[in-house]
Amino acid sequence: MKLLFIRVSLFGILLFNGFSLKAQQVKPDDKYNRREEMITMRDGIKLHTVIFSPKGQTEKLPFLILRTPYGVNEYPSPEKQGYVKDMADDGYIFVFQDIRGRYLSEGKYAMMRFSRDKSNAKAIDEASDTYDTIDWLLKNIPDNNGRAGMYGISYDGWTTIIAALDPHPALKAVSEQATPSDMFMNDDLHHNGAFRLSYAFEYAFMEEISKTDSLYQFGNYDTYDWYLKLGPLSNMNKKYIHGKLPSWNDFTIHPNYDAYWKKQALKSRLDYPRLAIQHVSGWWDQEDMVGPQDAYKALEKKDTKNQNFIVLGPWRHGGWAGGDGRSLGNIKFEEPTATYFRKEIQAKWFAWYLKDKGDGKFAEVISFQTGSNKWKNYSAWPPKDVATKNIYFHSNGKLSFDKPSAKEAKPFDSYVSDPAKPVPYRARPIEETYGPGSRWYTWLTDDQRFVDSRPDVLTWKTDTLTQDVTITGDVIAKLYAATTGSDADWVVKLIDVYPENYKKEPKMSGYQLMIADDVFRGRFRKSFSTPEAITPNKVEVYTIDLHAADHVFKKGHKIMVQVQSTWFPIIDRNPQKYVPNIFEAKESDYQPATQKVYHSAQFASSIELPVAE
Ligand code: PG9
Repeated sequence: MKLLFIRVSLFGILLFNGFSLKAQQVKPDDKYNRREEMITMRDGIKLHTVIFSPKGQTEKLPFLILRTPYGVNEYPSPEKQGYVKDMADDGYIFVFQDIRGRYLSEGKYAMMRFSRDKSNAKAIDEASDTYDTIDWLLKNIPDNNGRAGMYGISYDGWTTIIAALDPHPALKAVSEQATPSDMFMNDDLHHNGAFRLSYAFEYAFMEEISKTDSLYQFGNYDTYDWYLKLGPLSNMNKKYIHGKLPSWNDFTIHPNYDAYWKKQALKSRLDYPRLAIQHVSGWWDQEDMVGPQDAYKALEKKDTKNQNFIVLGPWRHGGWAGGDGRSLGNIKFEEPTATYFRKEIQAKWFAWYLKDKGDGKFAEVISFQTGSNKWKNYSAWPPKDVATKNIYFHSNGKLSFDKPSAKEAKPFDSYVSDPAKPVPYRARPIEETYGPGSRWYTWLTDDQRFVDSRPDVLTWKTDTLTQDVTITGDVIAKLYAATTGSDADWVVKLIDVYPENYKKEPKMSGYQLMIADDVFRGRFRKSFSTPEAITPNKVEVYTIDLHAADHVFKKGHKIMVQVQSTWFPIIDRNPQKYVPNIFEAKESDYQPATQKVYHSAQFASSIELPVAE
């Protein structure tokens, strides 16, 4: 029960469409023969593998492989899994494997295992485990056509891309979906060096406390309270987990962007595409939005055989794998975007590369543009024909494309950021990330009015737009700011404000929808490897990558920017007093600070927007 619950929780969707737990049992009327194997790897360790071959198979078929830490034993027959049903209709041999050290596989688990030392023939990593699995499948599963494909979301997307970078010759095409790329810069564990406290802790616990997924028992429904009571991060080991989570221990001794994070990052492993790679990313992916875009960009530089492609859609983490994708949280897209992805993009991708079916024509970039709610094809990502335009902060909460002049009424706005009263990242109660009733999955689409009136959140907004403003590409904030402390976090959100009187859907009137956002830990403004204290009261510039968007701010809407210094508990509290390692900060190091955000002619804070004509 827990297994399915966690699996559903991880992606927040029913991967196995319409199934009650009982229906998970393999039934005799399934269209597949199911085999369970323990496949031996080069070092003798055996990996638990479930193989579904269609009953009455009349042609040789390719393998479609998914490798996961989340447990495969209860996967139902493929035609009953919404995620792969369209491909099941086409005919494949489906292979699901527990990775090393998880669930029914032998060996030792390592979260995002480093690449092996190839000079040692017995050395292993996720690529060698995939290689050995494919080798075994080709020799032992009858009626295969000698080709394999691989796919998966998040961790399973990461196992996919790792396998594609060091592939078995039979691996011909992959679809990596929401892979993390760099756990210090983006993705699950940190953003720009700011630690993703609640996610990192809860995930490490879930994966490392035992071989199967288990949730931490907080005892508080609103985990905001629990994390606040935790106090300094050093209390986590002292009071609660006593050194039992290897990843947590690693976090505490690698507070900067050092060799550990660089070695783990995809950047150190991505060189050129060796086979057809499709990257898939969701605009409101609360875990790994940036990973696939980073991976696409890195491989694109050396894509001499045109094998590297990207799909961008209006999805949360894994949102394309289940449901129809007509909406996300309160936001409607007027199209079944997830159904379209599975049928028209994912299924056609594998049919072409693994079965020679179709015309093999895939757009370089397929993006669902939000706001206009239209699918678009581009020849590059980000597209080249966009102009960078700065939108500037002004006095009296105004935002405009005009640069502040010497006549600006006030040079800055300010607020007091108090680590004892951090701004919640979503409306409380903040349920356990993957816990019952959790609203984690859609939080990036939440109405930001829930913090708009707080004294520690600053807001600037444009007049009502008289024409559409389309942004397609990278959004970057340039913040001129000062603090009375010696370290500070800066959270910047670019927001689409719906009309005050929104006739199309009255309950959305005035809605504040985040389009791009991120946090930056001030100590890393010069280098992520070598942090430096901030000189109190000195104006510094912070360049903050808010990541890409493809969005139309419609006529009648407004563009808004919010700035704040806490986002809790997804981001740990910055003590605001510089200490060499925040994991070792003392209670007394956490201090309130006054933050000033400048909008003068000299210090003109702005957001760089990729404006498409
Ligand atoms: N976001 C999850 C994860 C991937 C890789 C490492 C850590 C966490 C996941 O959904 O698999």
